[in-house]
Amino acid sequence: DYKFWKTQPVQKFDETIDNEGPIDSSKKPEDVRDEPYPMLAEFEWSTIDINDVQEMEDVFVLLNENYVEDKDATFRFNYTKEFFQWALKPPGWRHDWNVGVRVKTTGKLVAFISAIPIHLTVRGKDVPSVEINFLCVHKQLRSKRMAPVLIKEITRRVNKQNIWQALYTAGVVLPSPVSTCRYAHRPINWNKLQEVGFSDVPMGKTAAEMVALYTLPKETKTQGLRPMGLKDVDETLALFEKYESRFELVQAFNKEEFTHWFLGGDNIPADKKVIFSYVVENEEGKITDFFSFYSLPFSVLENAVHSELGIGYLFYYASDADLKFEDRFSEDATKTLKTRLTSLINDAVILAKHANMDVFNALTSQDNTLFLDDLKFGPGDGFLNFYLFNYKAFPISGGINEDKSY
Ligand code: YNC
Ligand code: MG
Repeated sequence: DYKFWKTQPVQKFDETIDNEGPIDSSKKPEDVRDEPYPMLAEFEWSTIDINDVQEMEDVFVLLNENYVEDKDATFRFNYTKEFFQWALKPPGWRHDWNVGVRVKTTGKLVAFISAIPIHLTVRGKDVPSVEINFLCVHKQLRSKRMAPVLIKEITRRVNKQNIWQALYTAGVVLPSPVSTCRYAHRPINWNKLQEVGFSDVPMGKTAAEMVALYTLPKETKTQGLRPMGLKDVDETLALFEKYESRFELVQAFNKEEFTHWFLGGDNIPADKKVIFSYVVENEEGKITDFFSFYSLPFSVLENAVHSELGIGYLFYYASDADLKFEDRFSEDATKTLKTRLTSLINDAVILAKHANMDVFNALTSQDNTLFLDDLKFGPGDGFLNFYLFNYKAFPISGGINEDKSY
């Protein structure tokens, strides 16, 4: 019955909305309490210094042993230190937004929650926000109502900086999603996926047929495709902004943020690389397309042969393919875009294979449903709900409701 969530400024289930905007806009930073919320007696708050190797290690161990698992507990996200450096340190990140809880007597880290600053644009309106992520409570401390305290404490620390809205995603259903997307998976290394139990041979098929079905061309085929570099940032960002104006809920990036999210950690070793970004440069030297994906492997739990699964996640992309049309949403524009995106994202999957990834994941968000079927993505078990904190919004389209096959 959502005892905690009932008390929070979030949209209720089936609430009718007449106007989009903040739910409670009455508070100022000085109205917000100065002291941290009380914590259970044996524990204490501990701001995590993510620049400190040992403290980062503590977060890494907590999440690797206690974070999100699939429903059969065969896989768990295997976050790397490099991933955290990318995900937790965008421009404007703050030390005190990495909130830990430790056992007083031993110092063991048993819970964590983080916030990073983001700029949301909701149907053209700028909404300065944070994104909340990595909420985790140690398995042995579950169901003790620690999560609500973590959420209230991160809210307090964010509110102190005069930010009142947040975006967060979760597999669980809470009041109330603004959009729900489904995960889709495109097998790359089908044999391995089958060996770890991620894929099965469907009725009436053989393993060899499945391998053949998912075989990819060795090389990419888009002319002018190359890794994105620093010199491409201005042009790619401009293309990205044009493209994103198609959508109702988008994250806006300034130049510095764009550089971080798409080129971040370019100095890390190839096998630890987190973000992969590519552009297409045409013969006139103009950037016409861009796509990106990130690496977030799974640990394979209790398998004799494999311990890790390489996973690529489709991140942002943009194309000018629909811009030549009078109406970008016309049938012709959509068809042209569909053709272009299908070949671009096929190249993305090939590049993911080159980077040793075993499966390529995408959500049913934005324009993804234009190419998922054609590129042999299959619908997964997982759904992802998108939430806004302290902001009422009409439902955001582009989720699972848009395409009936997902
Ligand atoms: C969840 N994922 O409903 P009610 S996603 C939010 N997000 O409250 P307890 C959640 N709330 O129903 P446990 C949630 N999961 O009574 C549960 N809840 O109102 C709610 N799992 O608390 C739940 N990470 O401490 C209930 O539950 C209350 O011990 C129960 O802890 C929960 O990062 C959890 O899936 C998730 O580590 C920490 O199960 C634990 O079970 C765990 O008794 C594995 O809590 C890892 C996992 C979640 C990943 C994520 C986004 C989090 C968003 C949090 C909300 C942010 C709001 C905005 C704040 C900033 C505002 C500004 C400005
Ligand atoms: Mg608890």
